[in-house]
Amino acid sequence: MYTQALNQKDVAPAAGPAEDPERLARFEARVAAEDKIEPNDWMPAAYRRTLTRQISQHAHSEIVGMLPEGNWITRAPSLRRKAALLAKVQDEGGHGLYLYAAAETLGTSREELVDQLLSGKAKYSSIFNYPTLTWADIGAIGWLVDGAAIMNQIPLCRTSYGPYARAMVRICKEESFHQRQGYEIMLTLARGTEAQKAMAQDALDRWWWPSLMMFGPPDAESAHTDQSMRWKIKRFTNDALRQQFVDATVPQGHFLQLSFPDPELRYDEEAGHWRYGAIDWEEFRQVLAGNGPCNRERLEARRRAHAEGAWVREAALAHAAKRRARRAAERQAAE
Ligand code: FAQ
Repeated sequence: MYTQALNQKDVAPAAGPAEDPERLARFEARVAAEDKIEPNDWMPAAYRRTLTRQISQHAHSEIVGMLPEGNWITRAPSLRRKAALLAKVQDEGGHGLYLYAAAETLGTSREELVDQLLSGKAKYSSIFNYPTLTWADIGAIGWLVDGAAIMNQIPLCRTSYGPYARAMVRICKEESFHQRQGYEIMLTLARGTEAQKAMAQDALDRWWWPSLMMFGPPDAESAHTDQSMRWKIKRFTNDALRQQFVDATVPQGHFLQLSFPDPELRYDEEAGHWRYGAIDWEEFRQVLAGNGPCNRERLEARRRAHAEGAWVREAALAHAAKRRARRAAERQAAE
């Protein structure tokens, strides 16, 4: 059902001619042996394509992901909270840049990747199309959204493409700080006044289901999982990571004495897992189709920022050109 709606073939061009079977076999043997594939190594076109797609969508998610929290930097309730939030949002900008750099090693320029985002062709994580209505949303984003991001990204430190795997190591360290600052906000609110507790509960109610959707469609409907698992781009399936996240997060929510907005949530003693109710995949599909609560606002904000930042890019390029010319002149004078 979704595969049709979710696949963007205009971002991922159609498969080219069949690969040379010997090269393909050598490549697959290297992947099976847990060798890292590096930018200058031979790789199948489809491997390059799916990595460019995944890494660039990940980069776009970090950059668009700065917007919902950026909304609260001026309204954080104390200097300490403001400093931590500012640092977190800056980290996200940094993650976007490492990821664009990793994607560029696959041969697509950053300009093209950014164009794909701004033209609405490329996806970014569904979660960033929801609004941040109260301060507790900043706690919920750190706890749940960064918590989900870590669950998905720790295995990516072992992904088969070297530049992506290396970028993920540092990103995951920073995400871990992000998750803790979010949980600490939730803990403070949950132990606060009745109004603060209610604010924390309301944030959990609104962010819980969208956080589960971050892991992507169910395995049976995931277009890329099988191939990405074979190439060790993904190390776990969407459903497996979703379950790990639920198992880790439900006890944390109970410690906060908050309740989850899922009447079917129950512990399955035999399996050792928290079982959850049905996810509203129609909502997910709508968000991916551009009809989430904030899709238009997010893209408009990115387009505006890109246009308003044009002079910075031009100035940086002019400065780099001047430095290059000066160095060349100095080298010539020294010869
Ligand atoms: N939202 O076949 P699959 C963060 C698309 S970073 C939107 O299962 P795949 C940090 C998918 O792209 C969050 N689209 O795809 C932070 C594909 O479409 P396509 C981002 C989604 O790639 C925290 C189609 O559906 N993290 O949060 C979503 O094998 C706080 C079919 O799906 C990453 O990007 C979705 N949720 O698995 C920042 C991690 N799910 O391309 C600020 C790296 C699926 O065919 C504040 N990415 N789609 O048109 C991945 O691990 C994978 O790409 C998945 C999807 C798991 C996201």
